[in-house]
Amino acid sequence: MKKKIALLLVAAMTVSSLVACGGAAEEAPAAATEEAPAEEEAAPAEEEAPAEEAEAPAASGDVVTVGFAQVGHESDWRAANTKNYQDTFSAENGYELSFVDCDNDHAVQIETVRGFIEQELDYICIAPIQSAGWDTVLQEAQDAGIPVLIVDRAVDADPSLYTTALGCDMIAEGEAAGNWLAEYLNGEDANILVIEGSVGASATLGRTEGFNNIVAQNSNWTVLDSQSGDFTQAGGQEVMESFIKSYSDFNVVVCQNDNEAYGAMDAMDAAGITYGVDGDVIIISFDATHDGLQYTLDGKITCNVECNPLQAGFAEEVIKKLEAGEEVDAWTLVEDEAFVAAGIESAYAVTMTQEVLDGRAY
Ligand code: GZL
Ligand code: ZN
Repeated sequence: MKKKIALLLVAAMTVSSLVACGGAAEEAPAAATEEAPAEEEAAPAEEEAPAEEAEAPAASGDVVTVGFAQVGHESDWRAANTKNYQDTFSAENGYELSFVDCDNDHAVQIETVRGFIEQELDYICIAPIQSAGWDTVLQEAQDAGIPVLIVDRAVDADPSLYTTALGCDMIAEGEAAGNWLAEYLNGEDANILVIEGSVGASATLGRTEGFNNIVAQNSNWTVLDSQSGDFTQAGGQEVMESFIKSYSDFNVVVCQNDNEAYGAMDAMDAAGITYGVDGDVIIISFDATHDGLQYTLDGKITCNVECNPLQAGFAEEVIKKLEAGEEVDAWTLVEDEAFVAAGIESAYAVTMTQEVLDGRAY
């Protein structure tokens, strides 16, 4: 309701400026123009909200409707990310969140976004299950004047088709893992097995690319095999079981998230293969969730590269700015770091201690 009336009012108010500025493409994000009359009827000019501060929507008494097409519920990381969005875009904060768990199904995610467009929501957040296949529906959202935030993972689409993107630097995460491994091996050979994340996900593509950048710098490293465990514990166990049947000379297992690492540990336990700081196999993991860092503190996982799931605050900042008619950055990097098992000193990672674990927010 709010959006339709606002659009009509804004259409009347801005038609001259749109014509004056030429193509709509280089106009400020659609929401910036639709947002001007915050209330149902246009507020008299002198009552306009002061542009300099982006107040929470609740303060203006206007509910902001946000759609979130979430990847699924495949990992502990995802659960923390989902809770963070639900806590941030709450009714008491002035939002109406339409949350859809797309269960790792790209077709479902596309239709979910179409549903948000039909509902004429104010904003759409997408954590893309896969990078490919987004141009058409992003164009539909843009044609409908709904700002789209690409969150957590990336899409292979023209950036002009969405308002902003935010998330971790997955390539840097992969390189951090490789750089730490080179430091830790100190010239020793490496026969590496990789349990990749979900096929086509930018987290998978980036971590694989980044780690392989470092593999290329170490001629005595061999990646024996690399298969998708779909970011799940069951997937990690399944892939590790098949690896164990095919390979006997590996000394490094790279798991592209903690849940896959738990599955890989189960498989190695069952096969009597030792891992960790006192074992035969080095496990590198990603996500640095609480349980993942507990295993890192205990020396079972030797290196764990963080990807911070608490990203909803960055999305809310973008929405507040758009609500205030302000420009927003095209990209917001969510910082992260790496952790290593207790007792290991590293230039690339934080050494785990109990207080480091106790100080974590997720
Ligand atoms: C990373 C995120 C990945 C996590 C996995 O930003 O997209 O998806 O690493 C999750 O745990 O499934
Ligand atoms: Zn991430």
